[in-house]
Amino acid sequence: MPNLTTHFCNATFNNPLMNASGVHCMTIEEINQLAGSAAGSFVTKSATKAARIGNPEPRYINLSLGSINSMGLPNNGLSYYLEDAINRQKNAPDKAFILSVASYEGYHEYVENMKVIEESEYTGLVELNLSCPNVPGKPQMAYDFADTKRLLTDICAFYKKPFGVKLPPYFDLLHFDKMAEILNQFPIKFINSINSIGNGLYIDPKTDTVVIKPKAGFGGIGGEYVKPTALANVRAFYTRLRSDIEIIGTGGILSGQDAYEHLLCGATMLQIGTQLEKEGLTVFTRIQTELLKIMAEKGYQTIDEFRGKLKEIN
Ligand code: YRO
Repeated sequence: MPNLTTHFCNATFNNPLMNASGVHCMTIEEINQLAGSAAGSFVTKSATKAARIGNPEPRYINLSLGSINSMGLPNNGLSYYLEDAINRQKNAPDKAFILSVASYEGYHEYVENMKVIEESEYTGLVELNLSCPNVPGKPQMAYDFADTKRLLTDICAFYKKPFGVKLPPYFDLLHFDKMAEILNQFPIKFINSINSIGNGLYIDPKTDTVVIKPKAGFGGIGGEYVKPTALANVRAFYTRLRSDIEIIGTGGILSGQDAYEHLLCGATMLQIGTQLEKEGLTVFTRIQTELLKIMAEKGYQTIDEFRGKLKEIN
């Protein structure tokens, strides 16, 4: 029987599956449920300096092929997640997890939030969500290459703990080249690809109406819709980043086969957003069972035997 043991950022996990940030990780109660589930690890909701209520509802809708959301970063504030993270680290030092950090006020809040973490007792993994507002008139941080480089330069000048970046999808090979070239200049430990595909629009055919209230119905797309884009981003960065930068594959994981494909592209950890929202915590046992079956059929004992080994046509 194969096993799913995974090594990521100097920690060991029973399996590579996690929630994707935003799903089932807003409160300590939800985080406790993830920590007690069959998931190998978990990530917290992206935290801003101040707590936020987020956008008016409806702001998340499940669709037959995925989901659309414009949550507007509802969260309990950085100190809430940071204090909880410090407690977890003390009580269960062997159970590594990821603290997600965002910004709502723009560039300087990113820097300030990372300063707060650097000066805290927390020594675990941090994921910097680069899909946040930069300054008015500019796109989200990760779509502004010069400002991403400046931000990472500013943060790495003082931040000495292990961290990685959550990336939006890119759709142009030159953008993969450019972002990888920037990321390779910094001591980041991992990337997480992909965040939702931004600003999609879903229309209810019966009512000719959008399905979420914020932003005139525009929202981030997740689920089955995004798998090819997610796989392309994982593969593109796997083939371009320094070999010591590990990859979290997120996007369109509904089955063991989807998980297997992300691993083939080079992912080490795997995050599940929309399907966790739809199915609940039992998604983790189901996908583990399905992945183990595929590995057994192909004769693999461990994930390391096939990670990154996607074949091309000669
Ligand atoms: O609306 C959200 O809180 C949200 N939804 C996503 O699919 N991805 C995200 O990164 C976030 C938080 C960041 C932002 C989109 C509100 C700027």
